[in-house]
Amino acid sequence: MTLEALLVAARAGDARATARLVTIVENDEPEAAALVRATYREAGRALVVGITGPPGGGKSTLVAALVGRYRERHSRVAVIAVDPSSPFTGGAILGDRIRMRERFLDPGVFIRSLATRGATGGLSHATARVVDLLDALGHEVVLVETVGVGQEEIEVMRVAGTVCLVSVPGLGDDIQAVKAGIIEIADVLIVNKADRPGADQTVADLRAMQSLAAPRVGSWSPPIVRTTATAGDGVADVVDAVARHAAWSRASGDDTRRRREAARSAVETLLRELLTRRFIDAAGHQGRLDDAVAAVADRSSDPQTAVLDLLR
Ligand SMILES: Nc1nc2c(ncn2[C@@H]2O[C@H](COP(=O)(O)OP(=O)(O)O)[C@@H](O)[C@H]2O)c(=O)[nH]1
Ligand SMILES: [Mg+2]
Repeated sequence: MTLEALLVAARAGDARATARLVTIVENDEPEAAALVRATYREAGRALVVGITGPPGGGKSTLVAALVGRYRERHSRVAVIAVDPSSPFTGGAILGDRIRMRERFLDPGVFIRSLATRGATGGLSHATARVVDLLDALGHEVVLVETVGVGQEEIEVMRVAGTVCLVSVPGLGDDIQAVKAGIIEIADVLIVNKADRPGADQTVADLRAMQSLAAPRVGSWSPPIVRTTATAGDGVADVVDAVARHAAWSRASGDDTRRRREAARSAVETLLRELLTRRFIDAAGHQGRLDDAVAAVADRSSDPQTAVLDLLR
């Protein structure tokens, strides 16, 4: 199938064509640049919601419940599960898939897991390209789930217009510390498993952490929402909080600031990669690069001197 034919089918809601196109941008296949050129301008319309938090916190359960809610008002919803820890279809994602089986049967829902490392610009840029593509293909809501464990996962959340951080009662100090890094980018704080003892304490902990975190740009103060994702309790409140944040973001210009930041990061990353590739591709430069690397490795040169020499 040609790219044009795939695009026509995907825009009409064909899941197989959509999956094929996602693979092209995810793996940066040769047609990726043409595909991005053909679709990028149409993106920027979808509500993009990030869901992050510790493993086992109920993110996937919550995402499935949110999908149900969003489908009541939108014809097409996409879910991207980003799992950098599992390069293959690992246990966790397989589990999610089984749990999301119900949603799979709904042709208005597209579900995909991403685990790409080593793509141009890294995982966060691969995720951004996939989100833009799904947006351009007509998905009105795109939910991005990722485990909040490290810097790369936090970077992934920058694709979202609204970031939801899921916490659960009774977590240890190490997880609290993890949250401290993410709490600064969270727009909505969710205490899931509110059916369990300790939910009040978790809400209090989050309030305390909020007051310790660096003051936020603008006037948005992240609300704390309690959910029991398994029962669907509080899910409507999450939808509400996300809508209020999105409205605030548009009105305050915060969404423009986020878009600029994301665009700058995408352009600068690509520029860096293309300049490096061009330099290496130029006649004889691979050899010079290897020599420079060897010189830096055996300390007969230093990185700064070696790079300046290469550019000379
Ligand atoms: N008691 C309780 N269990 C939940 C709730 N939400 C999710 N779970 C359970 O927690 C486990 C992990 O859920 P999952 O959605 O896979 O978490 P994820 O790793 O964050 O995506 C599953 O067994 C869920 O059924 C909840 O609100 N209350
Ligand atoms: Mg999950």
